Amino acid sequence: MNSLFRADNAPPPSRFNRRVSVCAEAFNPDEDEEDSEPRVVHPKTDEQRCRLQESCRDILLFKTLDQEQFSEVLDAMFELLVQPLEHVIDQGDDGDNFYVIERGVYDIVVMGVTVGQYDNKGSFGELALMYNTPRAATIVATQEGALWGLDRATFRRLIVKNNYKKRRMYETFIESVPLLKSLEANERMKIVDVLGSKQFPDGERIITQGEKAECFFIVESGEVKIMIKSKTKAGHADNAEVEITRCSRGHYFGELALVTNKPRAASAYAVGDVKCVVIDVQAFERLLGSCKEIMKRNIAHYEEQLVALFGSSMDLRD
Ligand code: 1OR
Ligand code: 1OR
Repeated sequence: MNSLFRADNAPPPSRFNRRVSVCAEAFNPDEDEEDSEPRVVHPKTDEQRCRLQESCRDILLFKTLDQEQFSEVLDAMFELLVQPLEHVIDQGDDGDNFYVIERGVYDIVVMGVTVGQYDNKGSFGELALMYNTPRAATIVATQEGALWGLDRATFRRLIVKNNYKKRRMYETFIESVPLLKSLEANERMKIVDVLGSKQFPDGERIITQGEKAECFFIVESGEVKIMIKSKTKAGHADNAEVEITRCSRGHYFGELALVTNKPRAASAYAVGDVKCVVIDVQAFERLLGSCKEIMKRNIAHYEEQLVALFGSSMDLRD
C-alpha cells in the first residue's frame, strides 16, 4: 500500500515495523507483548468522527466490544484516501492495518483471480492480524475511495483479546449448531473469531425480501418468522406477506441469497426479542464452503414446500 494517501498527510503507521509471520498461533492474552504499548489516538474533527461512526456501525468485529473498547478503537482509527487500481493489501505481505470501508468498491483477488468484492461497506485485513499469517488476498480499489485504518497493535490489544472471550462465550453454542457439525473444531473457532452478535426487538425486520444479501444468520435466542410475498397463492392479495416458517435457537437463515447469488427470497422478522449470530458474506464463502452441500439439500426441500404452498416453484436456485 505504498501509494495510499493518508487524509491527514502523515505516513501510514507501522509500515516500517513489520514482523515476520508465524503460522496460526494460539492467542494467549496473558502473553501479549503489545499490551504495554501506548494507546494510539488520531485526533478527528466532529465531521470525521461522525463519518467514522457511521462506517463502523455495522462492522461485525466491533459488535462484541464494550463501549470503552469501541471508543478506543474509534480514537485509534485514521482516514485513508485511495485511488482507482491501488492495492490496499497485497497477498503474501505481513499485516499492518485492519481496514473499514467508508466508500468505494474493492476487489478481493486471490492468486490473481477476483473472488469477491466489497461494495461501499464492510471491512477487511483482519486475518493476518488475528493469526499472524501473511495476507490471504489482495485488495484492489476499483474507484476512488475512503477507508479507515486501525493499526496492528491496537487491533491485537482490543479485538484479538476480545476474541479470546468470544471463543469461550460461543464455543458451546457453535458446537451445538447442526449445520456446523461437519466442520473441524478449529474451523468452528474461526467462525467465532469473525462473527458478530446482533439483537432485534419484537417485530423488527431482520431481512427484507428483494434486497441484496450481505450476511448470514444463526438464531442464538428467540424466534424468527420467515415471511414471503407471493403473487401466486390463491386467496392472497398481491404482495401480501404470508408466514412460511419459523427459526429458533441453532437454526440458520439468510443462506439462500448467498448460495444462489440472488436477492433475498423472503423477509425475516423478530418474534419477541431475538439475538442472532451474524457472519458476513466473505466469511461465509471462506469458512462455510463445505457446509454448502447441506444447505443446498435443504434448499431443494424449500422448493417442495414452495410448490405445496403456492402451487408453483418460484425458482429458488440458480
Ligand atoms: P488478510 O489480513 O489476510 C486480506 O488480508 C484480506 O482479504 C483478508 O484478511 C480478509 O479480510 C479479506 N479469503 C481470504 N481473505 C479474504 C477473503 C477470502 N475474502 C475477503 N478476504 N475468501 C476466500 C477465497 C478463496 C472469500 C472470498 C469471497
Ligand atoms: P435468503 O437469503 O433468501 C430469506 O433470505 C431467508 O428465508 C432465506 O434466505 C432462507 O434462509 C429463509 N423459501 C425461501 N426462503 C426461505 C424459505 C423458503 N424458508 C426459509 N427461508 N421456503 C419456500 C416456501 C415459500 C420454505 C418454507 C418452509
